[in-house]
Amino acid sequence: MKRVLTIQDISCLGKCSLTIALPVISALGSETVILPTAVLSTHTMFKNFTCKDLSDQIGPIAAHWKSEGVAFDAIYTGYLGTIEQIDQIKKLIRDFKRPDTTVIIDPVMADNGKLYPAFNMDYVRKNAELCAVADIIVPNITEAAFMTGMEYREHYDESYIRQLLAKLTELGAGISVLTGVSLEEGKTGVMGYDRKTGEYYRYQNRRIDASYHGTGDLFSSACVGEIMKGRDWRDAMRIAADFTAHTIEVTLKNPKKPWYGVDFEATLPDLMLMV
Ligand code: PXL
Repeated sequence: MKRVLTIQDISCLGKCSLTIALPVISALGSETVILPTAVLSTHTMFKNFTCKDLSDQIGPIAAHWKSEGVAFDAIYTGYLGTIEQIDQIKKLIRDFKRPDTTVIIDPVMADNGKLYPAFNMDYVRKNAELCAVADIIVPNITEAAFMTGMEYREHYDESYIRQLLAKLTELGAGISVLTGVSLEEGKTGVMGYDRKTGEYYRYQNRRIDASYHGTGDLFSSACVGEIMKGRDWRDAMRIAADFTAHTIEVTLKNPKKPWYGVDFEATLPDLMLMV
């Protein structure tokens, strides 16, 4: 069985980060080891959330794993807390990355043209550095624009996306995938570029006019799980995009849907059957 280490916060209530990564990657058949970077009462779209930074636990936990001889087939990072923490995580990746370990970085920090609360341009630069050690990065357009210094555009064409991908590739990752890319009317999806082969991959599925918190984490977690199943990155992206769209559609049909996240619990069985 593959073993994935995922490093992100625990938002106790909120259906995002670790409370999505753990069930999704496990459901796809990989052992999921977690490294919580902080414990929050909720995600940061709630008011008055509490937050306990766990940076001082990262070193001792990693040291214990080393002494136990633990190794990982993938290391996947999501929402992190602070600049110092990103340095710690870069070191952890250096310490645990073997030639066959896939490093997947989702530089979670912004959406819809804006940084999330508590982040600034120093944090953006640090995330760009973290992306340099990745095999695969999966930013959204906002995050990519911040990290590359390119203008954020709400309306764009494929040449803007290709330019963003070229700039992202300069950051150093092997494969760069942009999420939330709409290239056709009524559609949305992903577009990626593989530095090694020079190939682009573009996938568009139906666009659902609803924006939900945690859907980026759902997409990334499904990608990680699918890649660990041995899928080619392009198939993993396609399945993850279809799964995310399907989950939003199912959520919209729930009259009692929570405002803060999607009903992925209802769609996990479908993910396991997707090809
Ligand atoms: O879904 C991304 C995410 C993860 N964790 C926390 C967040 C967010 C987005 O706002 O606040 C704590």
